[in-house]
Amino acid sequence: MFTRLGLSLRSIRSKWLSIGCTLLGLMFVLTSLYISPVNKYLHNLDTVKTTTTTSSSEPMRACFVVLVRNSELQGIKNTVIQIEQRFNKQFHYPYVFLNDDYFTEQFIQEITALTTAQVNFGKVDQQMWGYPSFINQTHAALQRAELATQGIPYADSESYRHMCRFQSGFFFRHPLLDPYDYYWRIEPDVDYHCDIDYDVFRFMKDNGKKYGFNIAFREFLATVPTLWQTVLDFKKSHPEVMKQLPSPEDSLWNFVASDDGLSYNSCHFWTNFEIASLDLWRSNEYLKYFNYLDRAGGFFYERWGDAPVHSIAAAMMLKKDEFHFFNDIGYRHTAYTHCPTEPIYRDKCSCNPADNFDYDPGLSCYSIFKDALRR
Ligand SMILES: Nc1nc2c(ncn2[C@@H]2O[C@H](COP(=O)(O)OP(=O)(O)OP(=O)(O)O)[C@@H](O)[C@H]2O)c(=O)[nH]1
Ligand SMILES: [Mg+2]
Repeated sequence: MFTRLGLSLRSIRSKWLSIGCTLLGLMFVLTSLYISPVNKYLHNLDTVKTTTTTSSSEPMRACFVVLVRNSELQGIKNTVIQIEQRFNKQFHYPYVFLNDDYFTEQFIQEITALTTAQVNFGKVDQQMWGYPSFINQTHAALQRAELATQGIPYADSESYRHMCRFQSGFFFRHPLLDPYDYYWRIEPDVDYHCDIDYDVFRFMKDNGKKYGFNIAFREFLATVPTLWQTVLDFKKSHPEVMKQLPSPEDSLWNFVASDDGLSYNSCHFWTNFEIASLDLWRSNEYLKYFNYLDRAGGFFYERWGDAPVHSIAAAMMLKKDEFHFFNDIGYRHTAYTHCPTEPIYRDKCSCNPADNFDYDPGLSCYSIFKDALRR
């Protein structure tokens, strides 16, 4: 009986062994099938590796942030509907809406109806939007009139200048942003062309990314004639800040510098789309930089945009591998589109790859970004 029992135990054991081996083999085949297409693109800058480690299951402290006027309700509804459909119906990240005026009941109701995510609406106070005491408003008005003669967009707009100063130095300090570590900036009347089926904020965190963009553009130099010199002066007068920052070789300094650092090459990341770390802007180094620029007056006497201000700071303060080009987030703002061109995106994106702006010879700075990464 014991022998029979021993025999049948042995045959059961060998049966389990062969089932185990078959399962292991199957797992191996499946894993290599899954991994190989991902690996193929790991080293390709244009194709994102969107797998994230599962290091933490804690919820991400992240939100969408929107500065917008009541009059832009239809335009921002159009954007939010696309964001929900393409990404957020799966992830439910909250929204923070900011305005220099009170949002109307209609605005609040129509926006809230578009999402099941939490939505907060806030007013920006005078300290973050008005003229600081050190600005000579008469001089600012004369300078606006002068720039307007050159046909530069928003040359004579006061509100545009308040907006750029707010986006450069204050949005991340608004109390409604306090609970968050990362943000995705959105704007009215833009298009999001692709389905995003992974958590971009977790991707940023798990991969040590601090600044994400998808369009790199050239600035009108007439809007920033003294910005570069002001940055150089800041660097000279703040050695304690410079000591904390990566060396020019480790940073993306060459994305913005030309003539051996003597001048600005006009390249910047378009900030109307930004997925970034709030800690970058909340750091002592950035706050000192912003205060220095603010005191110099260029937000009002010239027309310094938040895009060059952010981009020069990020290029100076982050290491190369802390940047991320969101190739997979197809996007249109005004007449310019980033559309991923690789075939793997065709069933996820509605944009036409022929419209992709990345390699526009006159206006795009994407090639300069890639060169700066390599240098
Ligand atoms: N509340 C408020 N929002 C503003 C004001 N000016 C601009 N904004 C918002 O700030 C963001 C940037 O403004 P835009 O006018 O789009 O600036 P831009 O992207 O440089 O210019 P465009 O090429 O015309 O889109 C948008 O989300 C606007 O809705 C303002 O005076 N008040
Ligand atoms: Mg815009």
